[in-house]
Amino acid sequence: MKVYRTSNGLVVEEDGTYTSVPSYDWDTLFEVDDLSNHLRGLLPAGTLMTGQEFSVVRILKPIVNQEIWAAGVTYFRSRTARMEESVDGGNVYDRVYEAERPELFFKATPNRAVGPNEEIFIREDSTWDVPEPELTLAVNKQGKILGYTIGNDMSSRSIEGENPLYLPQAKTYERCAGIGPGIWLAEEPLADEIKIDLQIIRNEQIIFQSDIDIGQMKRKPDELVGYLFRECDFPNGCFLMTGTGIVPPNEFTLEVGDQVRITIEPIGTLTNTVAKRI
Ligand code: DO4
Ligand code: MG
Repeated sequence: MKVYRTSNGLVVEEDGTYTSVPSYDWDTLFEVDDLSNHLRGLLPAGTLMTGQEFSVVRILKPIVNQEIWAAGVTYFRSRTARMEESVDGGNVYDRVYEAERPELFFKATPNRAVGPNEEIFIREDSTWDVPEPELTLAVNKQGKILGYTIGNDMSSRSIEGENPLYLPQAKTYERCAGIGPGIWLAEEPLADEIKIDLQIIRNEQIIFQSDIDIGQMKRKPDELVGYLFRECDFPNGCFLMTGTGIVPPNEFTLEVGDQVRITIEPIGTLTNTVAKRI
């Protein structure tokens, strides 16, 4: 089952059938304990849509009052790339990769996030920028993972590489996070073979493509959520990006006009175009 926030209200997709529930408060999804049952209970009062009708509906970012947090250095590739970009050798990244406590950081307020097909920004004062395609957990207010979506943790490698204390500026700015399209309510634990695929398209050519299995993530989703909820309450639930395992080669930087396409097969594809604020 998947749930979307759309210009037609909430849309539930199950077994190829789409049902729209127009006046539904999105934040309620993050309050209920058994979301699949809750959504099934809404269906009789909803309106059936064809796949064709759904394809013309505008899918909005799946977030209203949720904070977005992120985990870092959860894949070996992220640890290594960050050590390479650091002017001082980046020993902190190696230490956090090995440590018991994960790296967790505040990524974005809902207004700094964008949904499918919206523009995502790189900073004017950055010279080296990359997308970070990340499996993203949708977590309810009780700290239970209610589903999964796709996140793009846009990052300035030049700013973070200069000094790790600049991380908040490398990570958080207007339109720094892509999220969506919908939330997938997995019935079973996630298979290690689920792939995150990243494509970057420039002038209609794929100039970078790579994928990684989520089984390569060093931390488990529940472990990350457990640390996040240790000393923070989330009355409206939250999203937690779980870290990147794909980093383009060091010569690569994003340019205005690039299209970033992230696919995680059971969830869908999140596409955004790169722009600058000014
Ligand atoms: O340590 C800095 C951020 C790491 C990160 O965002 C990632 O590994 O995905
Ligand atoms: Mg990241």
